[in-house]
Amino acid sequence: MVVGKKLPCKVTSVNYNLCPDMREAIFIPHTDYKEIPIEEMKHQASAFYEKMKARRSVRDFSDRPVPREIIEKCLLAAGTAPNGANKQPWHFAVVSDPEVKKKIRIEAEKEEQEFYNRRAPEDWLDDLHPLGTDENKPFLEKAPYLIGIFAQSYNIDENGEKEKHYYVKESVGIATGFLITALHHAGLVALTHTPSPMGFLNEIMGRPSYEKPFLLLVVGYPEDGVKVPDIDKKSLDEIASFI
Ligand code: IYR
Repeated sequence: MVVGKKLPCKVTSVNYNLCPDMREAIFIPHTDYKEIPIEEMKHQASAFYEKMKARRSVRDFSDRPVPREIIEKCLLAAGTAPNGANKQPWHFAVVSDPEVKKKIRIEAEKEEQEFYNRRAPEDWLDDLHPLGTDENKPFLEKAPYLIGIFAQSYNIDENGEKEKHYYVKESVGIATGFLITALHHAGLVALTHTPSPMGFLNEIMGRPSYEKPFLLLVVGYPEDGVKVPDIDKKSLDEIASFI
């Protein structure tokens, strides 16, 4: 397909595999799509649901190391997420350095102490009661990886020019879902942790101010004999309607 309209020239854009004065959209055959028979599709859908149902957020991590290569592959999977105008408005800051993890724990626990002892309204604390959370976050030092996920409200390109990003929260949310799924599929566990506010992550992780911390993903193996809250998911009727 050829798009008639001339676009502003930006050679660095990841979106166009083009020479700068011939800005036409290039389409290629989607040879990676292979249709599978309905029976096989039913099996796949159901096997994937079973797999995803077995994912749990855990709060007690082992300190066993995880090869970096596994994390790298899961991040590549996250980077395949659909997103606004293919701007890929995310950054994943992966921390394994014990000193950096310690700094993050100290700052996160400061915020959490405020939250649990002063900021959180009573009904919020009541809602958190079944999860057994509190202001202590030892997992921030114990787990082998902390991944700071940052949402880029815009980007500054190599010429110092501002590049617009679109549907940033939606895009980063989808990529985060892909990452959690990839980690689970690889056999690891993760916890979505949201100390609030988490502006301190920019400073500790060396990220620019136009990147907003989206969440902190704690990644590793669960502690031996780990327990998780006895909670359920909503039924299909409760979460979906067919119109
Ligand atoms: N950020 C706090 C509180 C917290 C909030 C929600 I919503 C949760 O689902 C879980 C925890 C904490 O991490 O303890």
